[in-house]
Amino acid sequence: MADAFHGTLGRLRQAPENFLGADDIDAARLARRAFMGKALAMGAGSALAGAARAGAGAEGDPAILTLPEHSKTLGKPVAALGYGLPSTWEANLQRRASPGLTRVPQSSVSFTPLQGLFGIITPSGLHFERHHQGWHDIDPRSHRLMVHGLVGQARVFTMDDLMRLPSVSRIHFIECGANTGAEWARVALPTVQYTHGMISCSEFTGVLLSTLLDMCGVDLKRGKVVLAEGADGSGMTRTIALDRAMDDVMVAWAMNGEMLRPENGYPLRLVVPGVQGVSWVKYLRRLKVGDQRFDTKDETIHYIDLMPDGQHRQYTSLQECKSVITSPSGGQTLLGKGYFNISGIAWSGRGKVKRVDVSVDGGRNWRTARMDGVLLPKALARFNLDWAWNGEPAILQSRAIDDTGYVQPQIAQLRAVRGTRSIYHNNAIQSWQVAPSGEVTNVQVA
Ligand SMILES: Nc1nc2c(c(=O)[nH]1)N[C@H]1C(S)=C(S)[C@@H](COP(=O)(O)O)O[C@H]1N2
Ligand SMILES: [Mo]
Repeated sequence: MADAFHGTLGRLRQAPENFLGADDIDAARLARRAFMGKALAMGAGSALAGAARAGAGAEGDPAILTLPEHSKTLGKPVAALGYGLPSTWEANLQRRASPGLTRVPQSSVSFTPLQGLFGIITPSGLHFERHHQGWHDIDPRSHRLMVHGLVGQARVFTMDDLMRLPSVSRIHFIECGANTGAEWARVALPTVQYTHGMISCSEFTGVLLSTLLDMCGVDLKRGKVVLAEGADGSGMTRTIALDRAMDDVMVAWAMNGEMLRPENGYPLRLVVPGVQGVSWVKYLRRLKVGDQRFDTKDETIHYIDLMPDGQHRQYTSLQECKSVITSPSGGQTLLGKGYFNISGIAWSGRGKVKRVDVSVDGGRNWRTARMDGVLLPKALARFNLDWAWNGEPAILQSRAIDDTGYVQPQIAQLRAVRGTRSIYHNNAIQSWQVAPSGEVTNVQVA
């Protein structure tokens, strides 16, 4: 199985210098940490002071004494024209599909390699993809958006019309409702890319939906919902409550400073902060204001939760507070005892993450993690925690709490209410087991 998921680490024990582009960034990071760890084992005091001292001495690493070729030769010329690409050494950091997950590649998923990312922004080329009927690179000149239904004046907008309007840029996460879905019944997948990789976080630019609805004279007395429809063959349609539509929903054309990528909805997509990915309709072509739910196929038979009593829970669109440790995580190997920076991401569809606690003993004891940077509503937050690994078995967990006071549940708590037959909306605490060998695996603790 490990071979099939070649995006993640096996038992890599090479030093970073020997790392001939064959494997991914985590090996380099973990090797670096192992080096820091040796300093700690040498009795250098606190974990961080030890790490700092380890970096100061040249004796341990003769590579610094040899001037490499690239310090003595002319580098490559600037390109007269070009779009930049990542280093060739990072070639293994890729979106990956899960073999056998879907029958056809047009109705499938590719997962974001969370184990190799830093901070909170997902590079656009690594944004996860979920298509119900394949993607298109639509000509923006012929694309149209119609706003109709309970409005004073129905309108059809061209891309030029839309991009002339007052715009906003906001950072938000998008998480597919099915993210972590395979883990409902049992441990199913080996790495964080596959267990949690249907989440990405970007800066989106577009016009607020409230601006468009105001322009069309939306009937706020009779209107209750907005139907959004995409222009691909899947006929993707979702209902959004009008009060949400008038709040922070955007009609976006840009992601991370450039026009949307075709896989992510070029030239226009809906951004519905805090709500599951399926409502973020791509290739957006139609918005209709109605006075009752539309009950489309994508909301009545898909993206619903099968409860233990056999009933289906519908319209559970909000993504509850959740977090996951991305490093160390499943498939990686700690190459030695000592200092590690436990790092991960946390988010809440209800607002801001307030706090993240981390346990290294399977949830018996918790320490509060450091939150990195500004905490934004309905966006990813990055947390870090210093850890000195003593070489003994450990179970790493993170537990996020949002500003409504909601606490991310244990998988057992979630199952007590929701059973094991759900696909969607699994926001349970994730456990990573560290073996004495340093190998990290996906486990579930009671
Ligand atoms: N038009 C259209 N919009 C769509 C979909 C689709 O197949 N077609 N998939 C939805 C689902 S289920 C998800 S999770 C998100 C995924 O967005 P992404 O591909 O940009 O990650 O898009 C949503 N919007
Ligand atoms: Mo989705």
